[in-house]
Amino acid sequence: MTVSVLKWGQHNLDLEARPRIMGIVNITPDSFSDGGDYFDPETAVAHGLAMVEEGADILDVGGESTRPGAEPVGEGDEKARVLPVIRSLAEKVSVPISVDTYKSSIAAAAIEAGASMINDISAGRFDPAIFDVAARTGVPMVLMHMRGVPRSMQARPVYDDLVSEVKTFLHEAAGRAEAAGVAPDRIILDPGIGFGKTFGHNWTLIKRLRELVEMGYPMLVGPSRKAFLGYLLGGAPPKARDSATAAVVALAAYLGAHFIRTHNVQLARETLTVVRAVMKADD
Ligand code: PMM
Repeated sequence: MTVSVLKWGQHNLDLEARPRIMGIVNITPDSFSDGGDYFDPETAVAHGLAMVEEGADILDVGGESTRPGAEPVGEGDEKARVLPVIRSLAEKVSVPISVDTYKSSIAAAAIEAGASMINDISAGRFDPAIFDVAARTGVPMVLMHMRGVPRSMQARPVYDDLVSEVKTFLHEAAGRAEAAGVAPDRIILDPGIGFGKTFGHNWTLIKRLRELVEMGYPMLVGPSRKAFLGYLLGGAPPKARDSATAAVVALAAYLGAHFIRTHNVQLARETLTVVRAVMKADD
């Protein structure tokens, strides 16, 4: 199975022409890169609208930080953060809105409020009923690889064979989703850059991305401003990691990624335009 167009409801994403850009809307006080910047709903909505103007193909709205060591957020708080923003954005934009949650109740409420995609960093491990929500509503679902849980995932992650373990995990997650009734052509996979990985693991997953793409499902990659880039640049803070992010985005796109999750949409769009020029160039 190779999915070249993702079509559902009134949405139609051509995955062949270029990777699709997912702009991040974090309504959290504590995300590593932009925590607190868009905590106010009106600011979050304005940020989402600005990203659509810049060329975002999808907006990913999240209300719980998943940075290493982060504490979980209660269901009530998460709903209060994401639902008003999703409702308002859904009225104003035509691009699909994704909800970044691993909770089935949040996913269901978000879809009710106008979201049309689920981004689950736990790949259904934390709340398997989320598969039923995806199956019942027919929305696409991102299944991401993570070792353990965010609070402890960075405590000495060790793999015998990183790429094959990530592939097996994603393969099994897709199998569970399909067994619960999620259509195979609604599943998107993600190696989970920074989730239960050393910096070296992140570089290996990017270098060998093609092997993951060869699994046949659309592949999403989220390197944006992550710690491995800051470390490589000698301690650059998150907002000074955009050019490094662009380099990884270019490589990921060249190696076959279908979706790029990013904080800086304008930069991703320009980067992908360059990659496209290379890929279309005469031999
Ligand atoms: N990274 C973060 C949050 N959600 N979802 C997916 N599918 N892939 C990712 O790599 C990912 C994610 C953490 O980054 P943020 O705190 O800047 O949103």
